[in-house]
Amino acid sequence: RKNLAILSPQQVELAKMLVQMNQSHLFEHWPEPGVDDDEKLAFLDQVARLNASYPGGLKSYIKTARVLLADSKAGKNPYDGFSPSVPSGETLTFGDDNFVQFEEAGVREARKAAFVLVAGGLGERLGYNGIKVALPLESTTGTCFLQHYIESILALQEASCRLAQGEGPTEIPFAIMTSDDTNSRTIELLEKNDYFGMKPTQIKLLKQEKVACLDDNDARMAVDPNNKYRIQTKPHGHGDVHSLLYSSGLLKEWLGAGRRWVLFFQDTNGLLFKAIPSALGVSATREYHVNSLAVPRKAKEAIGGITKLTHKDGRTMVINVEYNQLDPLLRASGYPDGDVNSETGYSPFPGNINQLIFEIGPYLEELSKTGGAIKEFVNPKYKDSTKTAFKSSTRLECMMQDYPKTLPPSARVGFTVMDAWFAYAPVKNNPEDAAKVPKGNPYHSATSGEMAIYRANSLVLKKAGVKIDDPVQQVFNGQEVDVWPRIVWKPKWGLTFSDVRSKVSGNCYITGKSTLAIKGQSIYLEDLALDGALVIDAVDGAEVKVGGSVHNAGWVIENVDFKDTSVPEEVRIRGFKINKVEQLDKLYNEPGNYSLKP
Ligand code: UGB
Repeated sequence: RKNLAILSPQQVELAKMLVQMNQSHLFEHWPEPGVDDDEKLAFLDQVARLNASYPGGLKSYIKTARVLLADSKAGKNPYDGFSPSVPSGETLTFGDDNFVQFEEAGVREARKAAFVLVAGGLGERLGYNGIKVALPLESTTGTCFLQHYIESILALQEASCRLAQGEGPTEIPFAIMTSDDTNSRTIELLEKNDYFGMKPTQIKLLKQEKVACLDDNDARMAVDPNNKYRIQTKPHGHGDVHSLLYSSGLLKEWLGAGRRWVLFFQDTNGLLFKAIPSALGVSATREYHVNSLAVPRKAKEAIGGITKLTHKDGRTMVINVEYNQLDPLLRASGYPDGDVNSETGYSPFPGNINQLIFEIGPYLEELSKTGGAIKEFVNPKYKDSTKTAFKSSTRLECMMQDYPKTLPPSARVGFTVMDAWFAYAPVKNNPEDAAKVPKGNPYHSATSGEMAIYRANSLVLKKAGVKIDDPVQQVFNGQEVDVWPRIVWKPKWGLTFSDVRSKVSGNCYITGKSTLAIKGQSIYLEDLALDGALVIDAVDGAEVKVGGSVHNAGWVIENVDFKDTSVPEEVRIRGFKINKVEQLDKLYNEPGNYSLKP
């Protein structure tokens, strides 16, 4: 009480609010005034932060939590009254005329886009000790996810501005949502690498705060087990991105600068940018307010299902139903077998890959009403069937793909289905769990993520007319995968299928043991026969024709055991390393025209 004299009126208000909201237990164990006063003030600072970072403040958090906890205790189904059916969306086939047209429309539109990467999660399923965006997406060049994303955005920016010939905005902004778990390491990675070639001012970091943990059904906040003067906190989920974009003023700034689209994406999908141009083209052509990218989904795969939900009262929405809820929803509504594959070998519900494209105008209008708050959920683990006590504290969570849940029926919500081979290869599962994935389902591991890059690039080149050997099957960390030649290129070389097609001619052939790394923009493959490793780089302004026969011992893939701790973690989680035995390595560092014909 004596210390109240030194508190600000806001601190007093917050403390009173806690008492009113039945949170006095947070102070009950405090010693008398004069003891640990600094800690007590730090506690109030934390309360102020928790209050400021949640739309509507802590009072609103506690009230929502009570409602959701009561619903959970009563076993209320969040989908009560809704019945699921399979929605229809735009389906794209890589490389056909329709796809190429959408790609072109998307590239044209890209200069009016802004990108948002959600990278606040630590990836508990992967169990990797670093931040996931620092992981190499392939070990041929060692390029990490963040570098690849930035180079892809820059390539898109350059291509879009070229098409638009000086009209409209030029720099594509890039926002990254981090959390206390990832923020400093993300900054470090960017600084250490000169922002991977992007202007530092083009990148904005938005840090999400954690939310208070709850100990019981009355939403009494949990005292941190490690510090009795702190409230225990946990991540609130990727849904925070909406309130952060709104409260930071970024969305408003983007709209004011003539931007039309915001594209959200996740931390580890090395294929994503092969799908971006065409998907953005779909958004622009179909005038979708919301466009979710989806891939054919194997039943029980840990990705949400895009579902049409029809309410008894006639309302309908097309929305992601999260993977743990799809099976019970289906069983409860006339699909007795639940989440199972149809005769196509896939679930009839397309899989959400959480790549979302929103039109900024309607999005900002909606957030102005909600402040960015989106529907939350709670997932308490109860001690017993009375559902009165929890095994450990819980908290509210939210997901970015739930944004359309509060939209009016007039909103234009669509989705675009693409084949996973060129759109989706996340790195989420650790080797042990990946090895247990049922045969035929994707592993979503570092091993499969890297192999998917080689497969996609091989298939794209094949479509562009290059002859490529069939893959061989190999087992790494207990996972059987197809190993294609290790073909990689910088985004500026082959951003779209048309770009790739324009850079390949004549009779080209790449054998299965080969490695091809293309680093420069104006490199043209003409009657190239490659059997070995070729690494080729050229500065902007240098145009190189590559042909003839390249033959050497090449780069060899060698098995590594994930338990072998003498090997760096980012290598052993993929189960192999690359032994660079012999290669032809060429760099053209002066502008001009060149021909390489070994
Ligand atoms: N993330 C944050 O930025 N903050 C957080 O608090 C939590 C996560 P996960 P999840 O495409 O494969 C999602 O953990 O949530 C970032 C979809 O919900 O990798 O299990 C994190 O850094 C699901 O419908 O995925 O599942 C990462 O970039 C399906 O689409 C991203 O959020 C699935 O992804 C996703 O976090 C998928």
